[in-house]
Order: sequence, then C-alpha cells, then structure tokens
Amino acid sequence: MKIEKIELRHIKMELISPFTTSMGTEYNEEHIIVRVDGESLTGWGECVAEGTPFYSYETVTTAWHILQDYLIPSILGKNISSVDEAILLYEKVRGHNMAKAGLEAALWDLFAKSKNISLSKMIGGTRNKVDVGVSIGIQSSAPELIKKIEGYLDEGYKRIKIKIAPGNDIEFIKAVRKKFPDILFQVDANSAYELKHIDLFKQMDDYNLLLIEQPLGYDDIYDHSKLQREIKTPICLDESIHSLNDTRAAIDLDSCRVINIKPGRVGGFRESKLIHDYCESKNIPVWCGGMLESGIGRAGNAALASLPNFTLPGDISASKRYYKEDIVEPEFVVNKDGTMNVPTKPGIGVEINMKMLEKVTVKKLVL
Ligand code: OSB
Ligand code: MG
Repeated sequence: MKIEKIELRHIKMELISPFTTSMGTEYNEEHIIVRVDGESLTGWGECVAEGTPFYSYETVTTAWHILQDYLIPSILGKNISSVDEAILLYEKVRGHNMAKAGLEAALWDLFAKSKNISLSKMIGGTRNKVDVGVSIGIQSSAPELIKKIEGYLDEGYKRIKIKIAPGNDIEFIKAVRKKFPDILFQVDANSAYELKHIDLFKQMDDYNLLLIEQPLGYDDIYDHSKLQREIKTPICLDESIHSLNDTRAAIDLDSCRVINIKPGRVGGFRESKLIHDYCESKNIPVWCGGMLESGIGRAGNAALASLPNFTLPGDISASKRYYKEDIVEPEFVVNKDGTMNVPTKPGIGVEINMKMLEKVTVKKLVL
C-alpha cells in the first residue's frame, strides 16, 4: 500500500453539557482527525489529545507538531505492507502516544478496508455487541446527579461512573447507592487524592463499588500498590498506564486489579491488544475508556472493546450523549439492553459526515 496523502484537521466540537472533573470543566472537545489516502482507499483516525495538558501532557498543538514533523514524514510516500511495518518507521519517537495512536488508527482503518474486513475482525474482536456505560461529570448536588443517572439508566446504560474530587465524593457515593442499591457503579478521581486520604478510600469499601479509577498520582504505580493493600475495592489504573511495561509493573506490584485501556493513552490498537492479552493471561479484567471522542474514535473504541477480555462495560456512550450531531453516519446509539453494536462494514464501518466534519474543522493541513 503506497501512502499517497495525509490530511490533519484540528476539530472543535461543542459538548451538549459541560463536563466537570477534578481537572476542571470542559465545554468543547478539541481533537485531531487524521486522514490517510492510499491506492484509492481512505483511512480515518482520531487523535484524542485535548486542547489542554490536564489529563495528559499531550495537547492538540504538541500532537500536531509530532504528527507533522516526525510521524507523517516517516511514512508518507512509502510502500507499506502492514500497520506493524509503519509503526517500525516511527518507533524511535519517544512518548507522544496520542499522536501515534491517531495516525495508527487511520492506518488500521486503511488496511482493514484494503482487506475488506471490519476493524474489529482485523484486531481480533470476537463480539458484535459490546456492553456500555456512561461517565458523568461532577454535578452541583446529589439530587441533580440522581436525576441524570435515572435518565441514563432509562436509556439502557449498564454501568454508571461518576467523577469524584475532594469535597465531592462520599456524599455523592452514599446518595447514589441509597437510591440505586444494585447498579454497577464506579468512581473516577483523575488523580485528585494522596495516600493521606486513605481513610476516605476505606469508607468507600462500604458502597460496593465496581472499582475506583486512578485515585492517586497521574504517573504513580507505587503508592497505588500501598493503597490497594489497604482496601477491598479494586483499584483501576487509567492515567498511569502507557504501555505493556507499565501494565506488567502495576499487576506485579498489585497496584490495581482492573485496567482501563484507552488506545490514545497507550499509543494505538497494537499496544492496546498487547495489554489486553497480557491482562487476560493474568486474569485481570479490562474495559475501554473514553476521551469524549467523535464517532471516528468511538468506532475504534467499539472495535477494541469487542476483544474477549473486555469484560466490563466501557466508557463508550451514544453520540448524542456528547454532541448534538456527530461527524459519522450512522451515529452511535445505545440499544435498550445497554449494548452498542460493533460496526461490521470494512474498517471503522461508518461513513464520514463531510458536511459536519467541515463545520467543526478549525485548521487543516494536507501533506
Ligand atoms: O478519566 O476517563 C477519564 C474524559 C476525558 C478525559 C479523561 C476521562 C474522560 C472520561 C469520559 O471519563 C469518558 C467518555 O468518553 O465517555
Ligand atoms: Mg479515567
């Protein structure tokens, strides 16, 4: 496959409602859409670096730089026979996983289309439906939160995740558990706590949480092992896991008992699959995290979540949970039974809504 042309688009999409976490409030989501053309086929990928360096050090600006100046020049104009071969060409770039994952995603789509198979099939998926949950930002009050949760449960979502931060934690957890004693319920701290808060985490053990996501330092593995030793609720790492190596260290140290896999954070579907396979061999369940993706990234996440060890519902919600209108057709919907269909058409399996894509593009570069 000759890589003939690559296009980058900085997109900005308005969220239907602000998303508040311990890192701040987001009103818009900025990402980069990568388009790769070769031999009359087109592959699409989404780079999930955000406008701000609060979840990750990467931003749209750093990812654009790495894509434009390093990753793309290493593959443009070359004849490449597989995604693995392309990855080798830019392997010496350290870090910048979101930039890499955006390009890799477009290549996976392109190669899956050239083989006329779905992305799910190409990466080893075994399911045509995946269980989905919803991630809810910090709300102004417990009744407000309960109302939101009721709405999502009515739509079918199988699992509720709420964001927590110091001062916005145990009261919300208590209220939710009282109202919904049996739902699958988990919390995400986005690194807002320290080991000194250990008593608070011990209290959380009383609420039958599915897991506590990334309670401590964003780059920590060691302190999490100390916390996990003291509490019964499984810790799930998100921010701290960037590779198979991090995964091995975290499992070996018993720093977590569940892993959240986001292809952007770990550098692409290839590394995601390595982490998935390793966790499976260690009996560690995984689930697919989200970065408020557009339909392009969402299609990739749904395909990834169709692998067998994705046994917990993912943060893969319907398009309309995030945006008034998505940039793909058909948009992603949640079935009444809390599942989402994994696209079966070649590649990412959805069409690009070019009119919408143009509307949300704030900058474009063709290489
Ligand atoms: O920590 O999982 C996170 C969104 C942006 C950055 C980090 C996170 C999130 C979410 C939203 O929780 C998940 C989604 O896409 O629905
Ligand atoms: Mg998280």
